[in-house]
Amino acid sequence: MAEADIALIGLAVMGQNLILNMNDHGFVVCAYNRTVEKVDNFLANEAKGTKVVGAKSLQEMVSKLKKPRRVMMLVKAGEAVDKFIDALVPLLEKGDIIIDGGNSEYTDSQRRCKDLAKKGILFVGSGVSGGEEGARYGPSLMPGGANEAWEHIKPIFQGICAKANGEPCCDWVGEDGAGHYVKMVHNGIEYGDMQLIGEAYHMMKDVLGMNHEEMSAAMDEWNKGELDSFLIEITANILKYKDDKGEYLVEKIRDAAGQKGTGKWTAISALDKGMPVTLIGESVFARCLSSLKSERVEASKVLKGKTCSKYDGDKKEFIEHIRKALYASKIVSYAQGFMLLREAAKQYNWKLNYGGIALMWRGGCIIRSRFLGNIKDAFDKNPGLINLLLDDFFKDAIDQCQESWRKVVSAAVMQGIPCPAFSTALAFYDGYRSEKLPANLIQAQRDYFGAHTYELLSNPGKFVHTNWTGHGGNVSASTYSA
Ligand code: 2AM
Repeated sequence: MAEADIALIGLAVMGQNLILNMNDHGFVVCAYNRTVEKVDNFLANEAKGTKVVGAKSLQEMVSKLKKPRRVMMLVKAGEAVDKFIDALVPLLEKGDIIIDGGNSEYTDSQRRCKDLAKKGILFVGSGVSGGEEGARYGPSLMPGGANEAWEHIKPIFQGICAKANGEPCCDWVGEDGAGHYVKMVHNGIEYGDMQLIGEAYHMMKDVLGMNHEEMSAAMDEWNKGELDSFLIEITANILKYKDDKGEYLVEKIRDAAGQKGTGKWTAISALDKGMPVTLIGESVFARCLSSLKSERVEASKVLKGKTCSKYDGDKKEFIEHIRKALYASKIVSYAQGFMLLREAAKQYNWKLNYGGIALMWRGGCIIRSRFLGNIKDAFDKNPGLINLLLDDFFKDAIDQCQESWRKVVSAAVMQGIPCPAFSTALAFYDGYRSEKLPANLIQAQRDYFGAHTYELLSNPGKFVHTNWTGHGGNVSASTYSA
């Protein structure tokens, strides 16, 4: 009997929790898993007493679905997704919908969407963020793909997702791989936010010599203002957490950061598209540098720097400088993230709703924050906004933080404490607001050694070559690129 509203393949914890969440919202879900015993197990335990039904084969699963059939996968990204798609296609009809909720690369989603469209199947690639807790009680969902699919999945997706001030943190992102692209940029921004908080902690500890209770209290305080966010909240808790010996656990953790790759994908995409997403890039590299732990231990015995002398000014005042430096850097990071989204939209012909994306990230996911509400307001006020930094709210915010930001970066440099994210954000800000940069010299050098030509300020668009040495010739280069 066709009774189920949606099927969900993949009974790892994320899949199980999404099913239970859908069930809570009145949807009948048919559960399936490659290792079929997990279906019975799930029905007998976590899903006991719910309306969830199970299937022992894909055929049985499909036969239990209302039309158009909706099949969502939460399986390991990569080959497993393609395998399930291949097995499902012969069992489905035109107009049926396959949703991939895994951590897939957006280029895979672009390919799958195109291939399935030829067969009349509507493909959706959806970012799902918020971890196990989010999946169970309200994730941030970022669906994109075949536009016609949206009306059929909207009630389920907007029913189960997180809400921010009553509004769903889920909307249609755009065509083919747009959902997974936006999820990727979300993860990149998450890397940036984490690095910024890490640098603030480093400064508090090593410049100001604050203890863990003081640092935790400062973060708690920050969480009541502009920086109100999930990551600041958990950092306050982490900093004061003691292990069973009564010692601060965070100091016992090996300082070598891991990564699963989505931050790196964002940085690669930024390089590919020629967008200066410097803060996410620095954050990925900062993790790489941290993971060279044993090399750093050796180098620390050899390479001299400045011995950190404790700050002798007003401690409270400097904490406020750090807070402002963090806030200004965060504004730059999000401005860069949205620059990347805009460029990708241009390249792939996506009609992205930037305010909608800010709202999707406003609740449910790791980067959720009050700040994203301000970003939504900026795009609501001006949907064509070229850069977040040009919005009045953010322009004023940076004006108010600027002095502190410069003080913190200078102090870090003088004390020999690395702050790659704070300083790259400031360098970007100063570059972006510069009418003139030294790139004229770079153009001259390129023309000097490689006849690459340059434009004159007085005649942009016309490329000319100068015979700088008198013996280099007057012919410009077209293919040689040194
Ligand atoms: P399993 O329980 O049969 O291992 C997360 O790992 C989910 O992805 C699980 O539901 C797992 O199924 C599924 N999965 C992982 N690799 C898979 C593969 N190669 N083919 C099908 N499902 C896979």
